[in-house]
Amino acid sequence: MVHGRLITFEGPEGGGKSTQAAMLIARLEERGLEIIYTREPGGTKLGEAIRGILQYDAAGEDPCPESEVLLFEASRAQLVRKVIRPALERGAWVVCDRFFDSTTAYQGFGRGFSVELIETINRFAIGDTLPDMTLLLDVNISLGMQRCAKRQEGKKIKYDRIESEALEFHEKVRQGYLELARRYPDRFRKVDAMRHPEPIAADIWTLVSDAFFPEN
Ligand code: T5A
Repeated sequence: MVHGRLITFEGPEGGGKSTQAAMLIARLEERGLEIIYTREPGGTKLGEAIRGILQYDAAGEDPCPESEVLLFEASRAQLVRKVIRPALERGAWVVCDRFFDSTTAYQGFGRGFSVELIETINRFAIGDTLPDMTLLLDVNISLGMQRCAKRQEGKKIKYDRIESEALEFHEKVRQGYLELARRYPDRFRKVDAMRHPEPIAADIWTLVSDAFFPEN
């Protein structure tokens, strides 16, 4: 059966996931592959509506922490079934900007929900659709937040709802990701994202090509 690959980008705020995803996609497209880029929360009509609720309180009230978990998972369940699985089944490669590890890092390690509970709910949302590789763009919190603030220069909103959390929260998220990378070494690849974009992209390409195009 034809089957594509699923590569996910993860990490704390301002790690450069979107920047690096675009650079990786350009290189994969040069190989003639069909690439689908998507993101979480979002990537479907339902998911994008949920994104508005989660990031900018589009429902007019703050979701409680339990609702927050379930909204991320609802967006994910829809994305997996409407976009990711159909793409993989026709042989396309999917590059996803955040996936279920974000819920483990942010809502588990960050908010303090049991990581085992979050992993159980993650499994319900994704079924057997696991990433072939997860690239963890590791950045220290002050640098990551500086990058986010710079990106928003001149805009009305500086930080969204989750970016506005205390630095201690973001530090727990970063440490949570590092712990996940230790727990799941077969899937995770940690990349030092505290450099210029080009050397980061070069390292990512080495990791991806070694794993998926070993003949080159
Ligand atoms: N969330 C998400 C949860 O809490 N639980 C979940 O389950 C999920 C799925 C999503 C938010 O939701 C949370 C996490 C997030 O808070 P989002 O808007 O999708 O929010 O934001 P993020 O995914 O967090 O994306 P970031 O805002 O952190 O940005 P990226 O994609 O990491 O970084 P990027 O590429 O946009 O770059 C940011 C800025 O830095 C510059 C870029 O030009 C840009 O201006 N930059 C660099 N500058 C210097 N050196 C480099 N190497 C640079 N790389 C990029």
